[in-house]
Amino acid sequence: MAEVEDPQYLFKLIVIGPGKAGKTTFIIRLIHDEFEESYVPTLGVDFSDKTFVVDGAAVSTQFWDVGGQDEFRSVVKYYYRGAHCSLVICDILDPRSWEKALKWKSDLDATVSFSNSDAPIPAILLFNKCDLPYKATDEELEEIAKKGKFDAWYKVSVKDDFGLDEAVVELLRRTISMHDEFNDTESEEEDSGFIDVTGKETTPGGGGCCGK
Ligand SMILES: Nc1nc2c(ncn2[C@@H]2O[C@H](COP(=O)(O)OP(=O)(O)OP(=O)(O)O)[C@@H](O)[C@H]2O)c(=O)[nH]1
Ligand SMILES: [Mg+2]
Repeated sequence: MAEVEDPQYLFKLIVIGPGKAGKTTFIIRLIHDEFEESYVPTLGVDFSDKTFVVDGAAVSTQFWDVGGQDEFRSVVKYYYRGAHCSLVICDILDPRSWEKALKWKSDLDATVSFSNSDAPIPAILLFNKCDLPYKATDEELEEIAKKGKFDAWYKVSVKDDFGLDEAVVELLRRTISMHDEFNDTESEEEDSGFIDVTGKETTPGGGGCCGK
């Protein structure tokens, strides 16, 4: 994906899901095109940003990388305020991770809606680590995604770098469409709890990543 200045859209994208699923690694891959082998649990939330071009529109995206350890689940909801869209990442090898992803998604829908409307924010479910041998069938994965009322789902691998860009573009495309539909304004964005990360290094050591 190309990168540009002067974005037409400014979105807060929260990346959530169970611990060790690959959220921080996902973000590192998107931003630095590197694969981080080691696991350092994200404590709380890390921020990074990147501008994408989606259908000719520049979209500045602020990633909120939320620590997925069970003890954080109840406390991180505060950070959801003003979110425009979400990626929920789980581990394709572990059905318990899928179930946890559903809990993260239901917390999300109970906490935030799009631009103060009744509509849930666009959310895509990613089954990561597809480079490893897995038993899950597409039917099972589809069932989980349906259960969680996700807008779409992808099989991805942060390690092998497949599926990530497609998933992010699809999510941003849906978010642009909702933004335009709801006529979201700059002032609403200013009030949405953005953190100024301009000029700051993006923060590995806390955030993760992977498509169908
Ligand atoms: N084989 C494989 N390993 C991966 C992949 N993506 C991430 N990992 C590994 O999974 C481990 C956990 O990744 P993280 O990105 O730190 O997990 P996280 O979801 O941010 O975890 P928390 O911060 O605790 O919520 C790391 O050792 C990564 O190298 C992948 O696509 N394939
Ligand atoms: Mg992390």
